Amino acid sequence: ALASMLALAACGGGGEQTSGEADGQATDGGVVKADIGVVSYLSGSGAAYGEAITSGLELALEEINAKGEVEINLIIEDSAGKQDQALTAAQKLMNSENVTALIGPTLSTEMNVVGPEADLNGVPTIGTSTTAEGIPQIGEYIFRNSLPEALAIPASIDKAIEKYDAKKVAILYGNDDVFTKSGFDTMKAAAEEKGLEILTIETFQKGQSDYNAQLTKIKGLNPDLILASALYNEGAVIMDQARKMGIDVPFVGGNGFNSPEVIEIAGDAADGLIVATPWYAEKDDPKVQEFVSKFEEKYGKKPDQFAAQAYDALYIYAEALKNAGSNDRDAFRDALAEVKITGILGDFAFDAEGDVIMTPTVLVIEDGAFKVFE
Ligand code: VAL
Repeated sequence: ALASMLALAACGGGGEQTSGEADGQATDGGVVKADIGVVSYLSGSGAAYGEAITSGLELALEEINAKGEVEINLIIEDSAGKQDQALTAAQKLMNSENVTALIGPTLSTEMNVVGPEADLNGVPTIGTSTTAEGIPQIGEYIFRNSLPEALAIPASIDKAIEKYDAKKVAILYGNDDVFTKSGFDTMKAAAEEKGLEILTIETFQKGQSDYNAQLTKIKGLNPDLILASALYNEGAVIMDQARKMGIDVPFVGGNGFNSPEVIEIAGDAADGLIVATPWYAEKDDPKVQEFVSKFEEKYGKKPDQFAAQAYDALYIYAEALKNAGSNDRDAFRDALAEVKITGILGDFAFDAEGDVIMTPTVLVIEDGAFKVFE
């Protein structure tokens, strides 16, 4: 194995490798070089997710390339939050044999179409924000480092029960999106398991602007808590309209709500929102604080958890490239499955399915800011 590795290095890659290893691209004096394709939600109503993600990636890229152990080139494509655009972008990237692996897409809905295609083509792919059930289970080439709803939502509900002695809940969810539906399934199962009475289940669609009918019904039933599964744009509008109608009970939201955009859009109406997070900027950890100050210096604002997860994801990729010693897709996939790093999200390793186990922290919005819910 060593001899063939040396032979490979000597001829500058190529050999019988067919995927992702163009001539002269593999190694350069022991430095593995790789093109990584990124599919990100960069335009449209959820563009703040993609902006945070690509900012996190680009900061990590500068640091990683400066160390000189590997050399990564990111090729970033916009998916606009749409399945077809995400798939077209991913196909374009996968068709380039120089592309070793993909990062993204942003939404679980998008990953649901990109993941099977990437898996079929043997292109390793990591979701940094895809939190619906079943994402890494799409196939052996599909991974994620984002806290699944299945871990986040029960933690938030537990905290809400403990704090507010909640007994009766209303559920509101988007029924046209893989993530918002999956979040709903988790909310319903968790509410049932914890013995909460579900007063009503209401639905909405992406881009909806008027939630009067659903909220009037919910108000009339007088819940202790509203469980909402939404992306930030719809989620913030829902909270704003609820508060205007005089609904002042707390909301428990999934990962879509874990964005500063909720506060940006809803203002005071976002107070009382509870979310579980894998990461928050105030954490008393030197690694976290170093990242926060570098990020603030570069972008003039604080990173959110989408930026943080993306930042760690590129470090996970860099470690896999280094360990693979090659930018071949299969070698990279095998090294990726075994990666262990200590990132800004803490100690990281994939489980056998390419999923992640993390302990979430529960946050609540108070006076217009996310705070740890003590
Ligand atoms: N976590 C969500 C998803 O999986 C969004 C918020 C990125 O679609």
